[in-house]
Amino acid sequence: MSPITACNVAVIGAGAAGLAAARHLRREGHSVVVFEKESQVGGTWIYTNCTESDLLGIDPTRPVIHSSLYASLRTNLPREVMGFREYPFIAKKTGQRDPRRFPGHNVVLEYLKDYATEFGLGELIRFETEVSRVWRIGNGKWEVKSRNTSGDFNESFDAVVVCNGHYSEPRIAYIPGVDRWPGKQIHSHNYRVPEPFRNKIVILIGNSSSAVDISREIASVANEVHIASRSTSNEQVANLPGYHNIWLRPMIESAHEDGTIQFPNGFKIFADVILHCTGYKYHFPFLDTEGIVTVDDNRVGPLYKHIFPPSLSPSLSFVGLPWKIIPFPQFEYQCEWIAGVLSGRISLPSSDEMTKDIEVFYSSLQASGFPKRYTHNMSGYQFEYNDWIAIQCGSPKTEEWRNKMYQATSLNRNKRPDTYRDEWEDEDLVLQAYHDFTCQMSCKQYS
Ligand SMILES: Cc1cc2nc3c(=O)[nH]c(=O)nc-3n(C[C@H](O)[C@H](O)[C@H](O)COP(=O)(O)OP(=O)(O)OC[C@H]3O[C@@H](n4cnc5c(N)ncnc54)[C@H](O)[C@@H]3O)c2cc1C
Ligand SMILES: *[C@@H]1O[C@H](CO)[C@@H](O)[C@H](O)[C@H]1NC(C)=O
Ligand SMILES: *[C@@H]1O[C@H](CO)[C@@H](O)[C@H](O)[C@H]1NC(C)=O
Ligand SMILES: *[C@@H]1O[C@H](CO)[C@@H](O)[C@H](O)[C@H]1NC(C)=O
Ligand SMILES: *[C@@H]1O[C@H](CO)[C@@H](O)[C@H](O)[C@H]1NC(C)=O
Ligand SMILES: CC(=O)N[C@H]1CO[C@H](CO)[C@@H](O)[C@@H]1O
Repeated sequence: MSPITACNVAVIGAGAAGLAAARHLRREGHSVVVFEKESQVGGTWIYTNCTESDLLGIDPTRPVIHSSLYASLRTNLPREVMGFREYPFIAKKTGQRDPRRFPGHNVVLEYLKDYATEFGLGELIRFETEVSRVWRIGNGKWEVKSRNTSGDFNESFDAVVVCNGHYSEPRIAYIPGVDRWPGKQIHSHNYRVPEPFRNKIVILIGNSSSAVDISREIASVANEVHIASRSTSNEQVANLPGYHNIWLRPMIESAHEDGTIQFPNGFKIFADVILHCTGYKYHFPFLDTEGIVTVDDNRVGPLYKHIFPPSLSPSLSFVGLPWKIIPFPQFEYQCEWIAGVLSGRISLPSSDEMTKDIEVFYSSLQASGFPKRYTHNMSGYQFEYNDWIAIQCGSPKTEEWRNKMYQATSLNRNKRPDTYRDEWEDEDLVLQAYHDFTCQMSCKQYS
């Protein structure tokens, strides 16, 4: 095994992923600079009441607002499951913080600030510094161009870890005729509060957990909310149980100049607003890999295990691309692996072997009939993936209670979509989690 090497590493972003990267890179002995365009840590969890000038969020010249949070958002995972393994997300006994199991968004931001403080990460972060370009220079190094209030600066690094998040660049549904439809369109990225929808007829497109929450919230002030989704068939059209003014509809067929919206089953309705809850696109406007890493139909690739581009590994890596996962603990696994690989403590397969692995993975997706845009959908195998990384790192695997609690929460969310955050049946798992946390806190000794 080669000797342990300390690298000079640039981390892009100080959200949960960038903080975990900074923590684990430094622990491994690397020098770390974190570039963060905002003035504080937390990324997605920094709520703002501002919206973008283009409410659909598709104008490439618009000033981008990073966060997609809405005012009422509570977590969709219980805090025990959601928190970092190394720093449990326990309700603070002091202060006014929301102690609920599924707390409001502000508590997550406070928690991330606490994490940064606990591990002394603040000194590694350059705030209000946006990375505008990253490219390869000779001798395997990378050049990072950034801008702060004093101007533009170029600096070289041995490695770059990309942690810029992927919930800022809206994806919208294509609707024939919408260009001449006179109503208003907005993407959930720019949804904050229900008030602007008062007395309106709203068509909401999408079927994700935020679509579920936002539709209920808007229905409290709007006249009608129609949830249009590809997963609703023509026959399923119905009033949503418990809501007199929410209807489930199939996907919109077309929009018309007279303000009406046509559905495939012959149903036509006048609408004021279309709200797109249709997700986001991966977007790396600063990254110049000369075409080696691309985003194709929302597949970022080629990447070995969603992290390393074989021909640029290990000096370029991505944290936090998978979705349908528990983010924070997975970031810890990914970052520990990246840190260990960069130091030479852990080795990667050869570039050819990694490429082969990626080809096998892509073929299996194709064989299952999944489009490219599902590449990073890790539904059903996040624990297997994390455990595989844990073995590479010589770290403990996912706690059994966390796995079970994640499953229990998914079942509970399906059973009680409106109340799962306040009613549950996995209290035994909560006790196991806190038992684990207590043991961990009593022998807390970070390296
Ligand atoms: C509406 C919504 C609800 C969610 N609910 C939950 C939940 O309940 N539980 C959960 O665990 N997860 C939830 N998530 C997922 C959430 O995204 C993750 O928890 C986590 O915040 C992702 O962290 P990240 O560091 O990858 O990205 P982000 O938090 O987006 O951080 C990226 C950082 O990079 C910075 N940055 C970007 N580009 C540049 C650049 N060029 N130069 C410098 N800095 C840059 C940004 O300013 C930002 O600070 C939710 C996401 C959304 C959108
Ligand atoms: C938006 O937030 C700012 C400060 O965070 C506050 O001063 C302002 O009143 C808010 N605006 C609205 C419309 O709520
Ligand atoms: C801007 O960045 C440069 C290079 O990193 C640094 O020397 C300078 O102090 C920074 N200026 C401010 C205002 O942060
Ligand atoms: C950074 O490097 C680029 C490419 O070499 C160069 O065009 C640019 O002028 C440099 N910027 C600064 C501030 O040095
Ligand atoms: C994600 O993958 C799972 C399992 O492979 C699949 O059932 C599901 O439909 C996918 N979800 C989305 C939104 O792509
Ligand atoms: C999150 C969510 O609401 N998912 C639903 C999407 O639509 C299918 C089919 O109608 C439901 O089974 C899911 O629960």
